[in-house]
Amino acid sequence: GTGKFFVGGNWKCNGTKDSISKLVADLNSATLENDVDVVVAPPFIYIDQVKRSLVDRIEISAQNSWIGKGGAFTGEISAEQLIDIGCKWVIHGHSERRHIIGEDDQFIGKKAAYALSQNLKVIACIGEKLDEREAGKTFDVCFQQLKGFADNVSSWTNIVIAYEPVWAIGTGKVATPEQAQEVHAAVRDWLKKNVSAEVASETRIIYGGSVNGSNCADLAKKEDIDGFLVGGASLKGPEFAVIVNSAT
Ligand code: G2H
Repeated sequence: GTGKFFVGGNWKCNGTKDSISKLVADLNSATLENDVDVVVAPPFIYIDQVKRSLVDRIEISAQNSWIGKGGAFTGEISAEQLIDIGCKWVIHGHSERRHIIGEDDQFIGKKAAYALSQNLKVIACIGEKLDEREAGKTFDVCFQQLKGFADNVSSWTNIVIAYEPVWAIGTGKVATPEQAQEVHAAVRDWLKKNVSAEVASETRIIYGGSVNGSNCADLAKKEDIDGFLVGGASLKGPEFAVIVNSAT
């Protein structure tokens, strides 16, 4: 693996004040290995609640941010506001935003670049759909999505790449360790050829898509899997802790 193991919990559009206060209590009492970066991404409206109640050892991510400085953009949240409220990270390029909301590679790349300019760190997601995998286009799709980030960002220091095959997301159909490793190695090779050898060796590439307490250990053993982005299983504190601790 590369750098410190990284585990993010993407809560998506889930939770209530009550369920989140229970989840935070479970996370606060969990034993988390020291040598892992741990981040959770609550829905925007609960970030303040989580920031006030969660142990500082776990950092907070937003699930989205606006493409530029705040202003007359109804319904949006700016990177400046996220910094103001204590967020350290933001997710961009998640397949649910690409394929349900319709965000494209360049829009996503620009949003990531603006977030980085305001000192947010970025979890940059990529991944192919089932028909693309079956048509042998997995690498092409992932590389095109990577290019959307590379065209817009000037530094990769504060980026973690999340490979999330769309067919594995929320379906219970996790990629095999070999399937994930194959793409992670290809992503690293693309970074080497298109960005730099240094960025290729230093950027963490994490896997997402139906990761749970039972399948995480085998995935974590793979050379190029540097952590996880966890959806459904991150809503259960004890199971999330198992995933956080899976590399050790
Ligand atoms: C992939 C993942 C978290 P899940 O979207 O980003 O979700 O673990 O529920 O497949």
